[in-house]
Parts: sequence; C-alpha cells; structure tokens
Amino acid sequence: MTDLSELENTLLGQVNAAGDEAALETVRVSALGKKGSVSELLKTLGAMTPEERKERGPLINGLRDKVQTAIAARKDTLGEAALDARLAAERIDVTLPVQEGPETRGRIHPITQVIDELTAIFADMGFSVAEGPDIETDYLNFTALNFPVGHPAREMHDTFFLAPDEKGERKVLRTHTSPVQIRTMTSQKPPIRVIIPGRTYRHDSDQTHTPMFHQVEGLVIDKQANIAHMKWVLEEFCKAFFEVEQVKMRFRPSFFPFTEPSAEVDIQCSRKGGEIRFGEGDDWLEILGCGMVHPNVLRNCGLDPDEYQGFAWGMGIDRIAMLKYGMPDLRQFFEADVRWLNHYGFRPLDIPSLVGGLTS
Ligand code: 2NM
Repeated sequence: MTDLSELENTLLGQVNAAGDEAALETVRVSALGKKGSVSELLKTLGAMTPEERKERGPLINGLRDKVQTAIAARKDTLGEAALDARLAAERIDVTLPVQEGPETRGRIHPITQVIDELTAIFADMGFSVAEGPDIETDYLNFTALNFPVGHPAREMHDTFFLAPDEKGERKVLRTHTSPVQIRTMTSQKPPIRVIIPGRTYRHDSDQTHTPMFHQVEGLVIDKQANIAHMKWVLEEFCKAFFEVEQVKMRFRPSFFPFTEPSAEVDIQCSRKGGEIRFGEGDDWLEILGCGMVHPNVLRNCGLDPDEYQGFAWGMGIDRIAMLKYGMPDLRQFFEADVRWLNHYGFRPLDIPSLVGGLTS
C-alpha cells in the first residue's frame, strides 16, 4: 500500500541521511520508539479484523524489520567511519625526532663536568672528596702550610685580604685549596686519601688568569706513602683524564713551602697543526705541582713525621678543562653566556664514570 511504502521511503531516507550515531538514534526513536511512526502502526493491528490483520500484519512487521535492519547497517557504517577518523587523527609518526623536555635542555658547565670526571677517577683509586670555606684564616692558608710570617711566598700568591677584625686579624680569600688539607689532617686519623676541588682567589687578571679560578689538590698520608706511589697515582690520573693508553711524564725539581722534595710535572703531547694531543709527540705541557708533605706541615697538624709521611699535589682545573675540551679563552668560563654554554656545556644526564665513559 502506498502509505506504507511512502513511510518506508521516508524512514530509510532518514536512516541513510543520519550523519552520526546521535542523529541515527533520533531516527530510530521517531520510528521504533514507544510513540514512533512504525510502533503506532503496529498498535493498529489489535483493532483489525482477522482478515485485515492477515494482510496488513506482514506488511507492517516487514516495514519494522526493514527499518531495524537499515538502522543496524547504518550504525555499522557510522562506527567504522568514526574509527577511521579517530585512527587518522591519532596517528603518530614514530620516525620524528624526540622533542627535548626542559630537564634535558639545561647544560653542565665544563668546570663542573671536569670536577665530576676528576672525582670519578680518584674515587676509583679510593679517594674521597673534602671541602672547606672560601674565606680562611691567615694561619690555615699560610702559616700551617710552612709559609713563615713575612715570607715572600705570601706576596707571590697575590692574596685578597679582608678587612681586619677587632683583634687586628685579617682573613683571606684562600689562594689555594691546601687549607682544606690542614683541616683534614687535624680532624682525621691517617690513612688519609682525599681530593679537594674548589674555588681559589688571587689578585691577577689577564689573558690566562682570572681573579677566581678552580684548583684540585690531593693528599695521601700513611706510614709508608712514598714518591713511587705518588708517581703511580698521578700517571693513572693523567691516562684516565686525557683518555689515552699511555702518557710519558716528566718530573722537574721545583719548590713549594709545603713539600720537600717538590716537583713540577709535564706530560707528553704533540702540538701539530695547532691542535694539542696527549700521549703522543715530543712536546711537553706543564700540568701540576706535587711533592712529599713537609715535616713542618705534618707537625703543624699534630702528626709525627717519624711515624707518618705522605704526598700532595695541586693543579688548575680551568686550564685542564680548556686543554681537554679545546676552549680557547679562559675568560668565557665566567661570562655566563648561554650561547657559549650551549656549545661547550655537557648534557645533565651524561654523568661521568669510569665504566660508562668519562665523556659520552
Ligand atoms: C701543590 C703542589 C704541591 C699541596 C701540599 C699540601 C699539604 F697540605 F699537604 F701540604 N696541599 N697541597 C701541594 C703540593 C699543592 O699545588 C700546586
């Protein structure tokens, strides 16, 4: 009958026009819901004569089935389209480079990096790290280290003095990290194996000197610690730090008030093509000073020189950082220029270790 086929056309048209699941549900309710157009037709069956019902029943039920089937099919189609759209929208290109988060964008200053490297190397040889204040007494910076009052070495250090206190005592900005060795020897019982990296200050400023610079010093005190041990420690350090298999070293006699005998140490290098390389060539580069701790220093720390002896050394961190990482100008170390740090800085998660490599 025309009214049924008209309704069928209208409903199937609406089903196919539904653009999403919500629109489809509206069509379903309007046809098959309690008061829907098809449901209303089904209700008319009860009031029909058996003959009428026999004729109209299959038609109306057939219409309901067709609409139900069409809705189910449309639902499938819409569901697939929605999934395709989601998959397209959420697609990830796994070949894109990983974006760096803020925690990986910062950089470690080369001096911090070199201190971490030194610490890893000496820790492996059984040394611990000691620290002390930048402002020291004249006694700890000089007197205890066997610099007699009025000794010219005090002037050689270009000391920064602070204003005198009420007793007329002038504190100093430490000119080396050696006062920490005195603090260690007076507070710890031997055997002692420490390194002391830190800031030091001298009234000196030009192309190769800054008024604040960094030193690392080392100290070993034991009953039989001797020059052979010292040479071994320093050689192991140089090989590990410059990452070479072998390096020749040259010990030249020298003078420091706090050691006797004293030496300055050069390491073998080549300077071909304006580039410095370690462990090869026949040039020399001075890198550190060292010696056997002077008996007066031991005595000043309450140690009996007939029972204990030891060795100590010191070197400039800024200089070895420049040498190792090819940085041309010392002054840029302290200019806090982010562009310089981006270029010469190190990644925060590449922590130096002997097993993982000092520098990755
Ligand atoms: C150096 C060179 C040689 C040194 C000596 C001491 C102490 F406290 F044990 F006497 N500390 N550091 C030392 C020895 C430092 O720097 C170039």
